[in-house]
Formats: sequence, structure tokens, C-alpha cells
Amino acid sequence: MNLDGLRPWGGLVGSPPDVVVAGIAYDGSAVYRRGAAKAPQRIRELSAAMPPVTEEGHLLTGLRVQDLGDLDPGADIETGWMGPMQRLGQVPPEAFLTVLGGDHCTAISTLSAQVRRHPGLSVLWVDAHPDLCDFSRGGSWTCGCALRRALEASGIEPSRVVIAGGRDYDPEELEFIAANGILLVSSAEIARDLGGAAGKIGARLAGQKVHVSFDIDVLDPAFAPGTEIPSGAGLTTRQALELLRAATERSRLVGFDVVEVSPPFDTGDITTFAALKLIFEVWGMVKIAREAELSQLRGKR
Ligand SMILES: [Mn+2]
Repeated sequence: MNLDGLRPWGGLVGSPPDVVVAGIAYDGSAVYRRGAAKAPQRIRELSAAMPPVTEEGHLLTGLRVQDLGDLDPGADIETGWMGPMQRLGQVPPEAFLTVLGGDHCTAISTLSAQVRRHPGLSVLWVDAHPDLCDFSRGGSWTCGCALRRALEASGIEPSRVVIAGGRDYDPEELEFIAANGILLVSSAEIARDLGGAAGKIGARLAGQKVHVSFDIDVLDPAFAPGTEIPSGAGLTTRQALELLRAATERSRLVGFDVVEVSPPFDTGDITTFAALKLIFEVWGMVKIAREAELSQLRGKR
């Protein structure tokens, strides 16, 4: 890939930051196959190929992006999640946080930091799997337990979580979802009626500060083959973008993490580029929302 003369993040840079990026290059919780630790570096490299413009022609120019580099949880997320959490927790609340995983257990650090920055936070967990097992594949800190541990570590109420795109479950996870008032909207439901599914999620998240934790395996393996455990019958990248936009238009987006991109299993970097498309479009949503807020403030004056 010839990236000569191009700068990371589409050339978007500056301070004080509107967007803070950090990587967590950890895949020690991957029980199927490792590789996600290589994602932050690959995503950054290829971010230079992205134009600072959204798909609908909104300029991202002027968005000040600050990249903190990678934060290290050490060899084991169980003992190391607080390190990255503390660093991320220092990011000023005005900045939109973007975290590059890593496997999904990196969200334990991310969500714990986010709820400190934004008390009362709601979470949109976009994933083929709920990751709500108490114990899975020989451990309590494996990828199937990511959301369960993240809720415990962060103190976020389970009822403030919406899971979108689910299609592979353990019975234990469905019990936890039912018992704790979590809204689950499956991939099938999204495919049947995207507008209806987004409306249902949007009603739950309306007026809330929302962090989106996006497991790339929610996308169909045709769109994102480079992931730890591909799951068939997933969303298209198109559906995921439409869903994100429609489901959060009445909320305030405060952060986004994209996890489980696994460069060693990718094909021609299409998974990394799918992740980058999502990141840049989410930044566009945030920028458009802030501009609307500002012009409203000016109108009131
Ligand atoms: Mn996951």
C-alpha cells in the first residue's frame, strides 16, 4: 500500500482535541484465535488513506484529533485493566473518545473510563455476541465474558445497555439479558426492519450520553473476515452505519471503540478499512451534532 505523503487520520490533527484516539493492543482474552493486538497499528497506518470527508460530503476538516498511542494493560486484562482506564479517564469530557482494540475485553478499561467521564452513561454494544457469560472457555476474563466483566468493573447498570446485532448466544446470556432489563435487538430483526429496530433502540437511548462499543464481528464475515471468530448471517457495513446513525440521532455520542479487528486473518485489509469507515462516519455524526448545537446556541443569543 503506497501511503507516501499521507498523514494518519486523514491529516486531522490539533489541540485542544475534539477527538482523542487511543489503542489497547491486547488480545490475551481471545480464546479462539489471537491477532487483534495488531489492529491499533494497522488501523493507524491505513488511516492515512482516509479522506477527511464523510460519505455524504460533510467535511471533517478542522476536527482536531489527538492520538495518545497505545495504552498497555500488561499481560493480563484481569490485573491490568485499570492502567488504560486511568489514562482514558483523564481525557477531558468535551473530547470524543475513540479506542482501538484489541479484543473485546479491552472495553472493560474503556467503559470504566467512560462512565467516570460521563456519569449516567448508556452503552450501545454492537456485537454478534452479548459477551455476557460469567465463565466461558475456561476463564472469567475471556472474550465471552467481556460485557459481564465490563459492567462489574465500571458499575454501569445493565439496564443502561442495548445490544444490537446479536445472533450467537449462550443460554446463560439470554437469562442475564431477560433478568436485567437489557434491550437485545438481533441481527435478524435489523435485517427485517432496520428503521423499526433503530427506532426501538433510539427510544431507549433518547436524551442519553451514549458510548458505542463496536465488535467488528457484528458485520458479516463477507464484510469483515479479519476477526477472532466470524459469525455468519451478519450485518452489512451499510446496515451498521444506517443503524448507528438512526439509533443515536436523539442521543449524545461520547465515545466509540472498535474491537476484534484481526489483521492476521484479514483479506486485503478490508476489515481494517471497514473499521476506518465506521470511525470516520461516527466522527462525522459527532461533528454534525456539535455544529447543530452551536448554531442553536447562537440562535438563542
Ligand atoms: Mn464482542
